[in-house]
Amino acid sequence: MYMNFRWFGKNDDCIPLPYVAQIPVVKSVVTSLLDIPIGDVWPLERIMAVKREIEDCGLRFDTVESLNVHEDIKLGAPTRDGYIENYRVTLRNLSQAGVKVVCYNFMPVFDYIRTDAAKELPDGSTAMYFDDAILRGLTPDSLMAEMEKGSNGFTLPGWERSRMGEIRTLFEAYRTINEEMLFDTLGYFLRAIIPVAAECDIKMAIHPDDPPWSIFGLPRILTCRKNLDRLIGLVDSPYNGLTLCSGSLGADPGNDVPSLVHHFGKMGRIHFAHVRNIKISGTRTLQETAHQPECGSLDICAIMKAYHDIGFEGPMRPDHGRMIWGEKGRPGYGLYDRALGAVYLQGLWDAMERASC
Ligand code: DNO
Repeated sequence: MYMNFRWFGKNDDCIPLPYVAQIPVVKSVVTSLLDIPIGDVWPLERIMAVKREIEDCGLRFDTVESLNVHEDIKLGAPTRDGYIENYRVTLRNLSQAGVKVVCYNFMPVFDYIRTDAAKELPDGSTAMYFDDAILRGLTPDSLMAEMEKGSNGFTLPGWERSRMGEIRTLFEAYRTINEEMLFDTLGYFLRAIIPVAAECDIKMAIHPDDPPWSIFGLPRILTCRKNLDRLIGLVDSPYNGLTLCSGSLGADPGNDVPSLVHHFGKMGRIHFAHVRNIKISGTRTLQETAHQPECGSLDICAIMKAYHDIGFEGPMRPDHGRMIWGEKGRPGYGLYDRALGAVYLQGLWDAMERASC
């Protein structure tokens, strides 16, 4: 395992890259080119420019997150082949820059969803929160307004204002798409891109749905071991793998995260680890917390032990963090608590390394 940290780029992140480089355990940065419209090619010069910025700070650029999949691909629209071709070109460009892992998702319309971007914890810090009962009383527009209240002026990935205009049309388009159809369009996409990923030596790491159940009636398929097994079986290649996100899958108490790490790790299909804790406080209700097991419902020590047991060698990032010490930043993506998380996770890892030699 080596520690990785998400950074949204100098125009989209308030954290200076040299600060990231000062977190002693962080070796590599995962980023994306968020300003490029979904479905367009990421130009080689732009990729090379961000690579230089990261490497100039002494960090590695080997992982990309949120190379988003155009909705026409998920819907199986006639225009999908053009977007798939663009995706393949982007993979080839990324491989020229030395990228080895690409994290993406296949969630219809939205990326991850919370009902509150800044819910206060007992210690006065704030963190993202989700309550299905609250969501049922909201529309996508009112949810957006709720999230904006606590977002410190930052946009959450997948919740770009520009996308809101198309949301009604998308909801209409998804009315006839069920989970089986979404698996079909995912299979079509994977059959087209995995051979290119293999040629480029880029491991595709799909992110599970967050939270792992249907939202606003939209189908969601990457929710549990059975469905993740099915995804793995869609294209039998080591390049078709997972971002195993503890907080996403762990939101369903039926998903035992350490056992998922063992299961998919032994197959060699975990290519990126997102580690964070959540406190499940009721049915489909979760509060993001600090990483330590005693802060939430997930046993982060057992999860780290599972990664150690499988000899995980890929990138791992402290996923979301709280807002602490008065920091104002993008919800989930401040500097301080994620830095604490990174150091905590690496500390557990180093102790296991020492104990096993
Ligand atoms: C949330 C993230 C997700 C993830 C995308 C990947 O914080 O883990 O937004 O980046 O789903 O496409």
